[in-house]
Amino acid sequence: MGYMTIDGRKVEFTDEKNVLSVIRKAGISLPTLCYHSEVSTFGACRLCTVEDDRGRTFASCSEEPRDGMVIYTNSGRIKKYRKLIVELLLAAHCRDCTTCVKSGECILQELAHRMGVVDVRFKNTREIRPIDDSSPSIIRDPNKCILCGDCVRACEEIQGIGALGFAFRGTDATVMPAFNKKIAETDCVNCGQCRVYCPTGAITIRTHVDEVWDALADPDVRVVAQVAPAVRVAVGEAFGMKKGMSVMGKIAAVLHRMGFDEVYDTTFSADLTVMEESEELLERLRRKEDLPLLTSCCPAWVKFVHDQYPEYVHNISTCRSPQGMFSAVIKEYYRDPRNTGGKKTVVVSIMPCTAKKMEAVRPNSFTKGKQDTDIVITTTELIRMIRNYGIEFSTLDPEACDMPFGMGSGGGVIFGVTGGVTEAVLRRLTPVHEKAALDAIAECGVRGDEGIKEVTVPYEDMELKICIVSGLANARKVMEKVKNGEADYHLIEVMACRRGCIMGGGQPTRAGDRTKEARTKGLYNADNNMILKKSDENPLVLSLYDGLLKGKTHELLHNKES
Ligand code: HC1
Ligand code: SF4
Repeated sequence: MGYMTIDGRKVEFTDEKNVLSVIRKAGISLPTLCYHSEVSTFGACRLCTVEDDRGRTFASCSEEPRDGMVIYTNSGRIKKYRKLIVELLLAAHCRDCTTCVKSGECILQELAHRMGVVDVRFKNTREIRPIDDSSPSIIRDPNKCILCGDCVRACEEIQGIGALGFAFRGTDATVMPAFNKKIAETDCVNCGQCRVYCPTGAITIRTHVDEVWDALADPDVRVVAQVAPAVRVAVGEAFGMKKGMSVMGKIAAVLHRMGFDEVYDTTFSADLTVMEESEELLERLRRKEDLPLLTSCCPAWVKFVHDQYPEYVHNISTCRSPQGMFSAVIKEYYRDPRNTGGKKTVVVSIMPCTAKKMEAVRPNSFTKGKQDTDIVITTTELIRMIRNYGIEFSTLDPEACDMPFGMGSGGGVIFGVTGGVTEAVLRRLTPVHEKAALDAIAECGVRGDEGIKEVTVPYEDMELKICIVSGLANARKVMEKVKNGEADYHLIEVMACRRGCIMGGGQPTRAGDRTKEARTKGLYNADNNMILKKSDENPLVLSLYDGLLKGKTHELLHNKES
């Protein structure tokens, strides 16, 4: 603890790890392009440079706070320096801003405005590099890369993958996969975290919005939407609403207005997943085989196991993800000629996740050899569609989902946050539904944003040992322990993105700690507001087992061997 003087004002610091954090705490929003508190400090962009009382300039992200420091954040010299940095970055950057998908959200563009850069005096001498569109989930445009290294550190440090790295030196320096491979040829798991960290349009979501508009415009097509749990707590923030507020009713309303024939909530099929996965866990416990059971709803994690721990592929739950289950059920319902009305059905899945685009085209999740989920768009793409249409989202009256699959439980809603799948499974396994019992489950250690949580809960005559993980670098730590016999779990829940789907690779970017907390709280609040908490008490799910699913549970709800 100590004090420093920032622009003439005395400011106290406590445990801030660098001068930049103290400056920001003092209410001065110093610009940065390469600083993120969750990855290591790189100090490459130099935009956070400040000056001290001896005229020394230094990057504030890379300097520890010291008692008695005197800092100037906006001296004339610093201002000119910062503006020059932005100008130089723009000089080596593609400047098709008006047509860039990141326009309006690009941090470089924002800084150019903020620094008053209205002219770039230098010529772009970098050669045009090819765009990598090999991935089903993301597009990499090296011409928009500013070499901040944010994607490299996110992929390496948070996801433990290292699909991207720096190559060459000086003016030839570039970020690319090793050996100049295409991103789809690497161990990339499609999580989109590189896109979340990228400040410019160098890594963006592979968009499928046009396909949705085409389907909506086709009178011979019935367009059915399913909306993932985490989407509802991220859309509102794009329209000036309170961060983390659950806006599922408005999403249903806006989709109806756009022309979707039916709108469903993926929480319904999250309930189905809970039913199937709980059964599978109990069955493996009985057999004492293929334990720990590894959850299968996160496609990036599933690919990670296939690529990095192939010897554990048999441990992955055979359950399709809620996305996969829902699409299969919808397609099955409309396979019956009495329901089709002569129309073709197109299922549009609206997800917080870029990897869901890959999951949809994974053949082992098809039914009768056909893709069930026709189009996946992310939350960010939904927001673009709403803006494109011109509907005033914040003033829309909420609407309910449709029948016959329009209801989910609170257990399904909390899937979108790390620990939610486990909590929903534990709710399913408890024979009672009294509030006290459900509160005890919530407090047993399943909640909280730590990357690795261990819980032990009594079940009948045994103790269930469960590990809950978010972030694939954390998953690697846990899998290494399992592999080395240092850990012994019955169930491991993994979501590839830190904190779970609320921070998925398709969510609106630039979410600070307050937004992350608000999205988490938003999902728990949505759960609090639901009458049904347990997946096994969802009447629509129960009637499905007696009807459409009869004799088809495995075909529609489980993946084939891959
Ligand atoms: Fe998720 Fe899931 S919770 S994977 O994070 O199991 O994407 O929200 O839809 O499928 O339900 C994502 C979220 C989502 C699935 C569910
Ligand atoms: Fe790495 Fe995920 Fe980006 Fe692939 S999508 S490069 S795994 S951060």
